[in-house]
Amino acid sequence: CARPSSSKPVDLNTHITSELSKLAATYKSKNDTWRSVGYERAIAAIRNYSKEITSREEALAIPGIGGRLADKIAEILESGRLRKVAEVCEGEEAETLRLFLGVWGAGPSTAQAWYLQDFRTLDDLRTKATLTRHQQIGLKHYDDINSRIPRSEVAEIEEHVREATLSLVRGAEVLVCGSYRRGKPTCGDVDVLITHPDGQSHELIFRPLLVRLRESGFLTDDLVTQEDNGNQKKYLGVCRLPGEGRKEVQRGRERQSSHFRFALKSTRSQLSCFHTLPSGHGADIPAPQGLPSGVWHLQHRRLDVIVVPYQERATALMYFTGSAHFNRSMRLLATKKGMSLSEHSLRAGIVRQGGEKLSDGYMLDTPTEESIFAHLGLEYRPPEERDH
Ligand code: DCP
Ligand code: MG
Ligand code: MN
Repeated sequence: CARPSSSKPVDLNTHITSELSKLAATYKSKNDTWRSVGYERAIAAIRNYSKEITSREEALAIPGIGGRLADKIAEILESGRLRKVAEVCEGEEAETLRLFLGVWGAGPSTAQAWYLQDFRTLDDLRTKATLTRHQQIGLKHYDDINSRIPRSEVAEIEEHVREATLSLVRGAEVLVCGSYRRGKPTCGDVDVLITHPDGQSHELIFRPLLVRLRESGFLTDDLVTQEDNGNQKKYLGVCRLPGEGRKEVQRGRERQSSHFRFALKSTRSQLSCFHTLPSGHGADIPAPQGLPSGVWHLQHRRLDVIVVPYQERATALMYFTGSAHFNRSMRLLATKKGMSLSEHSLRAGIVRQGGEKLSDGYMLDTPTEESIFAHLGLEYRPPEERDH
């Protein structure tokens, strides 16, 4: 579904796609890949349809929409909702699975297994479940990891990582990608891409940077350190900003999403988005235990860092900017054109027979994202238009 045009499609059928998205997500959480992928395809097909769907017949005429889906669309058109959503997405099992899927490091199978072991709350997991190291971190920072990060804070984290990087290697380029670069008002995590225009100095950055950020107290938990993705290195962890002198404190968070409707027992779950108070008032609010008060930002954030060679910067930038759905479409389109796109490079002249690659082809020069679109015969799409 990589659309050749750069014009942003107006989604006139969000009342339909939002209902279907609930089904897709719930089936995914139940490990029912077949159904979830089916609904995701239908959602993509509807999003690519440029008009408002007004009848069952019209829905049926869209490629990829069959009779049963057309029935569901007709029900949404008539009543504004889908009974199947209540049936499938509500109730104890679905909601517990959603709660458990918020634990970093837990996928659908784990969530399902916990449910079958009669665990229902995060406290059950804390006290009774056998947790991997990742899941322990995911649980410790459950609320923080599951709350969105305001853009302004992402920018501060970017600046913090940039300063640390530049103090190690002059001239490095540091850029936040992901949903931030796509212009979203809030982000799930911070995705930092680092490279160096001299083509070599990027090799000096990865480990020393992590050591420095860990020693300073900025990085609090390491999840994954992957140094062998070709010439690229990737780090996944948890960080917090220095907060000395900050006037913001957090308290009284409204649950932002019905996904987390269960009352969470941790102290931090009652805390909230930042309120700016007049100076002096911050002292009234007790800091959570174990954090040096007034020194660190209260909220922990998920941080991903990739360090890439300059030659791979554009393909890495495009990959890391996403969205994941956009990346899948672009890769598929490349494959259809006898090319192959990855975070490392764009190759042409690939010969495939069945599933087998007969020729590896040759690498195309991709100095910029624009050049990647051009090689693929597409009009350039800026990051803000890459959600699908
Ligand atoms: N990515 C991908 N396929 C995946 C996961 C990630 O192609 N399975 C790419 C596209 C994503 C980018 O990496 O945009 C960053 O991944 P994130 O999980 O951080 O996703 P976003 O930044 O897009 O969204 P969020 O705000 O949830 O972090
Ligand atoms: Mg992200
Ligand atoms: Mn990320």
